[in-house]
Amino acid sequence: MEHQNKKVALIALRSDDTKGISPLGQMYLATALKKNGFIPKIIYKKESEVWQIEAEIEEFKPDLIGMSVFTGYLNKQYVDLSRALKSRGYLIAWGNAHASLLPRQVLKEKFIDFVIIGEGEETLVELVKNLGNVENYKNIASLGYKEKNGEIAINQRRTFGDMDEFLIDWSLINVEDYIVPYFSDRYKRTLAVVSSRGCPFNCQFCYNLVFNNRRWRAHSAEKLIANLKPVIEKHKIEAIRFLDDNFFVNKERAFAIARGLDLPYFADARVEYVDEKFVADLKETKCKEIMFGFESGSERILTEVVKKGTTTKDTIKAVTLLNNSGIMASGSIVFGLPTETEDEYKETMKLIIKLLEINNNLAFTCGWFLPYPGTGLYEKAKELGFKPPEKLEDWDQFDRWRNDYKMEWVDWDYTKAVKYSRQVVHLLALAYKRNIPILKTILKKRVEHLNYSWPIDIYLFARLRNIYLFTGQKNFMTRLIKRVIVYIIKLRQKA
Ligand code: B12
Ligand code: SF4
Repeated sequence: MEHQNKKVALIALRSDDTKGISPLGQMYLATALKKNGFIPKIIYKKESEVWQIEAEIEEFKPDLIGMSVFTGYLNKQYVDLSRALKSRGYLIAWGNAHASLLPRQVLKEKFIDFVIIGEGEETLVELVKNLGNVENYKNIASLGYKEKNGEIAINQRRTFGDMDEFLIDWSLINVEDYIVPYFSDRYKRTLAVVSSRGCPFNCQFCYNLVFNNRRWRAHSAEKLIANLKPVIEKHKIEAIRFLDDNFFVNKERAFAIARGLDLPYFADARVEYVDEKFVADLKETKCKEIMFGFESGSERILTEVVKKGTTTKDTIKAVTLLNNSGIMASGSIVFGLPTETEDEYKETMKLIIKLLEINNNLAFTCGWFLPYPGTGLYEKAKELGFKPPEKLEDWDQFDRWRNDYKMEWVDWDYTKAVKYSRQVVHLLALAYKRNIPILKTILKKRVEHLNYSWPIDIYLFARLRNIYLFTGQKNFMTRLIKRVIVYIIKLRQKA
């Protein structure tokens, strides 16, 4: 085959503080490329290692470089890297959620040649086969490119492929690099996988609305189990983390996979899925943690704004049923949704306390609303004064965890709430888990009166919590303080 030696570098970046979860997108793409006779190389780097990439690329000399870009944090690094590699004469393609949601803005940049919209296996293979034959690009569904005269062209989307045709070839990568600890490091050898893509629901902030057109597709249980079993055995995997958007759309299939793999596992679910039978099935299949989208404590926000299709009653029921089940529940909270009022923010904080009172083994991921292009709430945010960045690198500011995050779509003074909410929620969870009454009382008062002034308690406890959690700390004093805290907690538990 004429195209056989073409080489493709697949680059993905992550922040320094995230564990090296498998770069699954790159692994699926590399598998498709290899099956078609091409030579893929995955380059997966931490933010602080980006400087190493140019040398690796110069050594590999790919015919095409693919970048995998999400909305927000790290966008500037991708822009700088693409610019630098383009100046060395390489062809650059952007894929993944952000590129798919904003293909025109991406292609306006001189240093980006192609955008691949949505799932990438088939499009990338067709592109590599046709590299350089500009007249053929118009026939490649889901491709964005520049015509000979420089005009931007975006082709129609393709229909979704059969996921079983895409199964990962694990021999392609050094699996050991992607085995990470999870669940408070209890499972040291955890492997992340996806069993399905997309989600049929209609949450108005979710990238799925555009990226997957609300279409859910999945690996069959038998094929996925057969694909993973040898990897699990060879690498002595202790637990599995499912990164599916919605693992339990077909519960029978999901539990068949969990049963077949027969390992402790972690997955996402919607709160209304939880009933007695669901909890019993989770237990029977060794589920250790289930992650939900709680989103908000306001019924108006859930129903009218997000169109989540769940209520706070469903959330409370799910958390209640999971209490004492041995399965940890965690939930994502989105503050600052367009039109959210101060009272609705407070309702969310109060729901968090209520949930902790029911089940003290809960964890929360809290962040402020991030307007993903193309979603319903992106349009709503624009109506309310949000001006989307015109330049690609300016999306970088959209980091929903920044302490100085700005939101034109919210009409109350949220400055202190942005600064302290995450810490307060983390501390509340700690106060309930470890039963620290004084911390509970102070924080509850703060939440009730929405008072974040003089945050000395928040500051102090947050420092202590960080020290307590910082297991890899080498410093003697820090280790000592950590030991003292653990000792006090143990004494309290004995008492
Ligand atoms: C694991 C994960 C992470 C991991 C890293 C993942 C990695 N290395 O790829 C960590 C924890 C580091 C992470 C961080 C963040 N994440 Co994240 N993450 C996920 C998660 C749960 C799974 C990703 C995955 O493996 N999917 C499975 C694979 C097979 O699909 P895929 O990655 O989409 O890849 C396919 C296509 O996108 C496409 N493709 C992807 N890359 C490329 C590149 C080229 C060249 C081509 C041709 C095609 C292509 O082809 C692939 C195969 O079909 C997704 C949700 C989800 N279920 O997808 C969120 C998700 C991707 N993350 C998201 C976000 C926003 C972030 C953060 C920005 C969080 C934040 N601060 O707000 C950070 C930013 C990190 C960064 N690198 O920029 C959003 C993206 C939405 C958006 N509009 O961009 C998602 C969709 C979550 C959500 N529901 O909102 N994340
Ligand atoms: S249920 Fe989750 S994955 Fe599905 S649309 Fe809603 S937020 Fe997105």
